[in-house]
Amino acid sequence: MVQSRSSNLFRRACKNIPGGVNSPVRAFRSVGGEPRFIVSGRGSQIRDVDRARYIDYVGSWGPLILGHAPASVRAALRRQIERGTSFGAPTEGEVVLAEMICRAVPSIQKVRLVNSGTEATMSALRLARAFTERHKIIKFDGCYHGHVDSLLVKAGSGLATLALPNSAGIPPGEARTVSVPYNDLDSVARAFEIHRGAIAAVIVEPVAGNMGVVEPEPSFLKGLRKITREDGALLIFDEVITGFRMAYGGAQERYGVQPDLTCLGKIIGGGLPVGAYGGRAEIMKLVAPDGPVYQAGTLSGNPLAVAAGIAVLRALARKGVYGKLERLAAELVEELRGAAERAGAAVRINRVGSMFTCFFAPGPVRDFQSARRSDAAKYARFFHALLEGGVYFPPSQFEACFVSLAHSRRDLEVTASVACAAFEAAEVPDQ
Ligand code: KE4
Repeated sequence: MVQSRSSNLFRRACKNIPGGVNSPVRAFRSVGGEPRFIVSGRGSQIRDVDRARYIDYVGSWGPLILGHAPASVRAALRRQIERGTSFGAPTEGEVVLAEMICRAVPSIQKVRLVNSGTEATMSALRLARAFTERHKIIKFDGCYHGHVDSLLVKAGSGLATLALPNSAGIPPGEARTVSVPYNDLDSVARAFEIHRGAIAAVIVEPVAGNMGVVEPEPSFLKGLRKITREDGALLIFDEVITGFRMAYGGAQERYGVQPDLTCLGKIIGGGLPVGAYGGRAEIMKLVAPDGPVYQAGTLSGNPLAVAAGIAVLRALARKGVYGKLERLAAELVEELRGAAERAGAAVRINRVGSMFTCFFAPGPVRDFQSARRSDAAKYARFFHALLEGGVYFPPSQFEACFVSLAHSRRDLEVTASVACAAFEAAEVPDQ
């Protein structure tokens, strides 16, 4: 069989890069087979080195809400790159992006730009510990907040994909982190009873994306707000995925709950490296150089990432954008549900706004425990059947699919048709 260019590149990559990838979830480990090496993307489509095309629902794991390489982002990057790529000094673009974020998300009175979601959550934890003078952190099973030592506890995303309960190399002191089931306010109340007065913050994905998509139950976020406020702990919304995805003001606008600190990333960089953390001015005033909480970054507020982010947020601020995303995603999920039913596949599809996950689970998925009842082998067969049909879903049951403004009705029709065969293939056990 002629070796594909992807296979040859993967073999080369494995010689010098751990697992042949620069982020574990890309390695296809839980679905089997080898990753496709992508050469380009435009709109809703990506093309691999063997010239195969795919309708893309990974969208670089969330940033590409306008689709791949939108004209506005390309133009902004071209303009900026002619002026230079980085100065290590403040630029006007950073002021503009900070103003846009603070206008869009009222709970963010001040914001600091960093280079990744991980940096954002790591910095927010440090700030919360300094502000409250407490150390313990509460997180939720299956939520993933980047590869921060103290948050790699029962985490989702790549750890769930690789069935890693935690990461090696984490100092025992990081056990200050308590992880409890998502959507379970009783567990949170118990944790506050046990650790009363010692909890610096609760960090939560307001809509979970890293165990697959799981929606907060009606009282969950408001309950977290109440418990933290009464105890004096901070509430941190990790909106790295949901920020500017769920609504222009993020999940906190959609659910009407204001956290003390918010972490952002992905969409605000338009596909370039970015993160941000922000919140009440009385908390943010502790951040250096104003205060004693040190956090820094050579490329923080990088002019290229900022130019791309401003272009994307300007596009998202237009009227009707989120209604269109909602309609596109709702239509696709209804088609997928119909296809699964026709194929006789036992599938639960959780959708919130323009993100969704097809769980091959026996029952409703409302937390990490129920997500992990999914049949990984069925998901793997489903994934590969889609891939063969030109549809690119996340290579992991524990991730979110994203619909972008670039997905057309034709894309949805093709996806639903390919999915019908893929659901059937999922039901046929490996020979
Ligand atoms: P980064 O450090 O990868 O930019 O962001 C970390 C992060 C923080 N918070 C949430 C809610 C996140 O989803 C992420 C990163 N998301 C994963 C995919 N779900 C990134 C993909 C990868 O690890 O390669």
